[in-house]
Amino acid sequence: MHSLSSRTPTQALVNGACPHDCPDTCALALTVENGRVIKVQGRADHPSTHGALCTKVSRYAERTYHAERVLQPLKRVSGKHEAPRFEPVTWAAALADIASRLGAISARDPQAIQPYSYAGTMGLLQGEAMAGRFFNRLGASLLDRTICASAGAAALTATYGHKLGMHLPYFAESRLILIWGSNSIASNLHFWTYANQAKRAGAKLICIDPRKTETADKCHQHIALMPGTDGALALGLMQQLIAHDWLDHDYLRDHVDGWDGVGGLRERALAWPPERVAEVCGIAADEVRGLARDYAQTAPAAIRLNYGMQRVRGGGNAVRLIALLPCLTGAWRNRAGGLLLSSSGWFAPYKRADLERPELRAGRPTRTVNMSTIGDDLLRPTGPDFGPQIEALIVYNSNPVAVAPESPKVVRGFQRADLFTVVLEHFMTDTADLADYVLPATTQMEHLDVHTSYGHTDVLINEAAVAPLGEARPNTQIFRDLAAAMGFTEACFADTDEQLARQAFSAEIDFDALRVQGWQSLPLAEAPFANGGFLTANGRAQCGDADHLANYESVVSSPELAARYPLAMISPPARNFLNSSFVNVKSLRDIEGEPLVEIHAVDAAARGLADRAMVRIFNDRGSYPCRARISARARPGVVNGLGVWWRKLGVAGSNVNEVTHQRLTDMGGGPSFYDCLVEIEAWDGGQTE
Ligand SMILES: Nc1nc2c(c(=O)[nH]1)N[C@H]1C(S)=C(S)[C@@H](COP(=O)(O)OP(=O)(O)OC[C@H]3O[C@@H](n4cnc5c(=O)[nH]c(N)nc54)[C@H](O)[C@@H]3O)O[C@H]1N2
Ligand SMILES: Nc1nc2c(c(=O)[nH]1)N[C@H]1C(S)=C(S)[C@@H](COP(=O)(O)OP(=O)(O)OC[C@H]3O[C@@H](n4cnc5c(=O)[nH]c(N)nc54)[C@H](O)[C@@H]3O)O[C@H]1N2
Ligand SMILES: [Mo]
Repeated sequence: MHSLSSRTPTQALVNGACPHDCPDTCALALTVENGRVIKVQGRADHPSTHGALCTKVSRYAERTYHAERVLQPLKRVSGKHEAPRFEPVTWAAALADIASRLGAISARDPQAIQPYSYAGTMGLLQGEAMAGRFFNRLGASLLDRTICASAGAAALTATYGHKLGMHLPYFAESRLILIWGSNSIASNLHFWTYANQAKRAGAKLICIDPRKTETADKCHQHIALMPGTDGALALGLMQQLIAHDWLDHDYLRDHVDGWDGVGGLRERALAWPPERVAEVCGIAADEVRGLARDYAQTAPAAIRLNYGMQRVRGGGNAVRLIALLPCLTGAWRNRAGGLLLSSSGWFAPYKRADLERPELRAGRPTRTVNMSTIGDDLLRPTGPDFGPQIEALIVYNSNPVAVAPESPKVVRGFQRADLFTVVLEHFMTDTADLADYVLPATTQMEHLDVHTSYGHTDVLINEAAVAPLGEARPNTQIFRDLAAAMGFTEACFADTDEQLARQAFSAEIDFDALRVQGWQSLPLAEAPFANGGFLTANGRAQCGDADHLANYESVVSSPELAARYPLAMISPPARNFLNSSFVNVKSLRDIEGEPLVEIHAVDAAARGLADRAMVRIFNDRGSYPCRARISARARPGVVNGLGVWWRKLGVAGSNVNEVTHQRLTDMGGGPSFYDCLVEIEAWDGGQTE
C-alpha cells in the first residue's frame, strides 16, 4: 500500500487484482477514502492491464456496496419448493448447526458430503486453499472442476504436455492472427489491445466463430462455421498445407510424433479436401483454401484459441488439431507465432498441494463427482457405480443452479427435501435461494489473495482495501471456523491468510517484492518452442489419434432429433456479465436489456417471427422464453442465446441452461453447452405451455 499524499481526508491507493474468471487477470489500483473504496482503476504500470478495465470491473464498487449484499448468516425457514424465506442467525448458531449436520453425515460416510465450487474468484486463497484442507480432512467427495475448460486443457496437455502457449505481448508483432472461438473484445479485452496493435501495423486478423461477434466486426475476415466443426476445418487446413507442400518438414521431423506413417495424422488429414470441409462446416470451399494460404504464407502467424470452441462433443479433438497447426508450418520458431489457449501451465512456482494438503485425506477412499453432471448426480441414489447418495452440498464461488447444464434437473436436485445445502455467497443467487444456510462472504475488496492467470504470465497480489462489510467473512475464515466447529485441530487450520499467501509460491516468487510492486513476472523464454522442447515425456508434440467428431446433436449424428429441433444453439457470454456474475448489478443489466436470442432473418421468416417478438426456445429437456432479435450476428441454422442470466431475473424464472444437456466432451469430461439442438416459436406469455 502506498499513500498518495497526507491530505485529509487521507486517500490511499491499494494494490488489487481482478478476481474474475477471465484470461486478463488485471492489476487494480483501488482508491480508498475514509474506509471506503471510491474508485477502481486498472494499473497503468502493469503491462497487460495498461490502465484499462472492462465496464464491469471499473464499476466494482457498485457490486461490493450493492444494497442486496448478504451481510449476515441466513437460515432457511421455508420449504425447498416454496418461495425462499430466510431469517438472520448468529455466526455461532449457524456454525454449530452446520457442524452438527455435517458431523452426523460424516459419521456414516463423509463421501456423502460434496463440495461444489468454481472460479467465482480465481484467487488461490479464497479458492481452494482453506476449503481444500477442510474437505480433505473431512474425507469428503472430490469435485472434478470441468465446467469451463477441461476438454481444451486435456487436449493441450495430451499434445504439448501442459497448458502452455505463446506469451501475450508478442501478439502485437504477429502478421496474421486467427482469433478462433473467442469474442476477445467481450471476454479477453486486454488481448484485443495487442491484436489491435498488430492490426495497425498491417497484420491481417481473421475471426473463426459461428456468431458475428463485435470482435468479428473488427477483423478483416469472418469465417462463420457451424458450431462443433472446428476439427474439420483444422483437418482441411492441414490437407491444403500438405497438398501445396507448405509444411516445415524439419520441424515436423525433429519435434512431432504421430504425423507420418500408416494411421498418422497426415493420412487422416488427406481425407479432408476443401469441398468436404465446406459441406461439414457450412462455409465455402474457397474460404478453406484462402485461410490455408494466408496461414501458410504469412509469418509470423499466431492463433488465439479460446474455450468457446471446445464446449461440444468433439471439443478436445478439435483443440488438439488446431493446436498442432503451428507445428506443421513451424510457426513456433518465432516469438510472435504459435498459439495461445491457456498460459496457466507456466506457473510452476504455484504450490497447490501446500495450500490444499491432500495428505489430510490419510488414505481414505475418494469418490469424484463431475461438476458438469450435478443435475443427474444430485438425483442419483446410492449405488455401486456412484457410491453414496449426495446428502450435503457446500457451494462457494459458483452459482450452479444458473450455470450448470440442463437446469430443470439441477433445480430438482437442489429441491430435494433431504439435501442439506450450505452456500457461501455475496448475493441471493438462484443457488442461494435453494440453500439451508447462506453464509456471507467478503468480496475482493475486503480480503487478501494472490493470483496466477490463464492469459498472461504474471503473479498478482490483492490486498484487502477495506474491512469486511457487515458480518461477511473471507471463504478462508469460514472454512477455518467450520474446521474449528467440527473439532479439527491440525495446525494448518490456524494459518492466517498472510501465511497462506506466503506458502502459495516457491522461492522464484518473492512475496515481499510481490507486495511492493503488486505483481511479479515469471522469467520465461521468449519463443518457448522455437526448438521444440515441449513438456511431454519425450519433449515432442503428440498428434495422438486426433480426428473430427460430429456433435452429439447434429443432422449427421442424430437426424431424427434434428428433424424436430433443426436449430443449433450456442450460448456464449453476454459482454456485460461474467457468466452469471454481475447480472444483478442494475447498471450492467440495463446495458444488456433482457434475455435474448439472436436469429437470422431466414430462420425467423420460416417461423413467422418478427423482430423483438417474445419467443420460447425449446427441446425435449425444457423451454426458455426470451426476446428474439433478428440479427446478422446469427448465421442461418444457428441461434445465439446469450448467457448466463439469473433465472429469477429472466422471463418466467428460467435461463438458457433450461435446454442444454449433460453429455460430456470427448476429452476432459467437460460440458457440451454449445452442442444443443432447439426449435423456436412465438410465445404468448405461457398460454401455449
Ligand atoms: N465479458 C465477459 N468476459 C468473460 C466471460 C463472460 O461471461 N463475460 N467469461 C469468462 C470465462 S468463464 C471464460 S472461460 C473466458 C473464455 O470464455 P469463452 O466462453 O471462451 O468466451 P468467448 O471468448 O466469448 O468465446 C466464445 C466464442 O466462441 C464462439 N463459439 C461458440 N461455439 C463455437 C464453435 O463451435 N466454434 C467456434 N469456432 N466458435 C464457437 C462464440 O460464438 C463466442 O463468440 O472468458 C471470460 N471472460
Ligand atoms: N449455457 C452456458 N452455460 C455456461 C457457460 C456458457 O457459455 N453457456 N459458461 C460456462 C463457464 S465457461 C463457466 S466458467 C461457468 C461459470 O460458472 P460459475 O463459476 O458458477 O460462475 P458465476 O456464474 O460467475 O458465479 C460465481 C459466483 O461466485 C460468487 N463469488 C465470487 N467471489 C466470491 C468469493 O470470494 N466468495 C464466495 N463465497 N463467493 C464468491 C459470485 O457472487 C457468483 O455468484 O458457467 C458455465 N455455464
Ligand atoms: Mo469459463
